[in-house]
Amino acid sequence: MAHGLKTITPEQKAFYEENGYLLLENFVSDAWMDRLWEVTDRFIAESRTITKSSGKFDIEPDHSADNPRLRRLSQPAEHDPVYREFAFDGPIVDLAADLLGPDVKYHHSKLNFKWSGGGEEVKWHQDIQFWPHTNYSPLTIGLYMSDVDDEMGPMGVIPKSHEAELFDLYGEDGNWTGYIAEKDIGRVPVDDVAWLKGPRGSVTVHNCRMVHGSEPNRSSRVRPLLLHTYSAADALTLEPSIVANLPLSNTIVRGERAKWARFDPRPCLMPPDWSKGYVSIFDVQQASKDDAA
Ligand SMILES: O=C(O)CCC(=O)C(=O)O
Repeated sequence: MAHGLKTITPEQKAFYEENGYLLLENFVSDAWMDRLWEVTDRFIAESRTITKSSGKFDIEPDHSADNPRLRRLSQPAEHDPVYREFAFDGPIVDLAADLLGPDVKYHHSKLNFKWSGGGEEVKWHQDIQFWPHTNYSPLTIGLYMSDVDDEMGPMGVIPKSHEAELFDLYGEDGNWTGYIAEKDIGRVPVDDVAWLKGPRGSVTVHNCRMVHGSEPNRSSRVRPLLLHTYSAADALTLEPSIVANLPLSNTIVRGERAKWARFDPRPCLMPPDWSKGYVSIFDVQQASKDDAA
């Protein structure tokens, strides 16, 4: 394309910058989807042998060998070459380069399953407080691995919230909750929510300051959303412990390593010390809900 973008139009790029999100339907080919499903089915089969959440599999309390109920496969790119190829060379990397390039860095990946018949909600939150960086370029690209409709708990985003307030994700007792407190949510225009739905192969993009979340999956179909976070190469992480055991994190996937770090003057909330343990957003949000109850 004459404007140098490979996957989107200049208007779509401007939409992302203004609104903080994008939805691109049918973005990933069937050939890629078949390869990703082949490996995902293998991981679902492997999860039948586990009884406790770990750094790899996050499971719902009633997960069993006969009836697997996965919340998340953490860091798929670290566990299998097909996922890794998708993260480093798949079509979403061109999309990341169009939005962030020319120099782009991979941060982490996760596959949120949101199982059928009640797969858990994700409360309103912003991502960057979980993994602060020197600037707010990080963004997450989500791939719907199945057709997703309203019943299935699609990703919801609050347009333009990436340019508004950054919220404190600690509760009144000083513990990390991972979500925006009831007392603060009135400052978010939640009625403006855009629910991002689409057929298998559609992708979502949201900026790291974007307020977003999703409802429980009330349908009889699983809603797998494969998420990858990338940043401009000049965004350096301020809390390395969340990715300390991830060899692939900080890999440059396009262009060059940054010579200069870029600092955004807006402050960023720091998370707890993740080296003391982190399973997933479902785990922290649900645990703090149980504590509150
Ligand atoms: O899976 C979803 O619907 C939302 C995912 C999300 O917000 C997260 O994992 O941070």
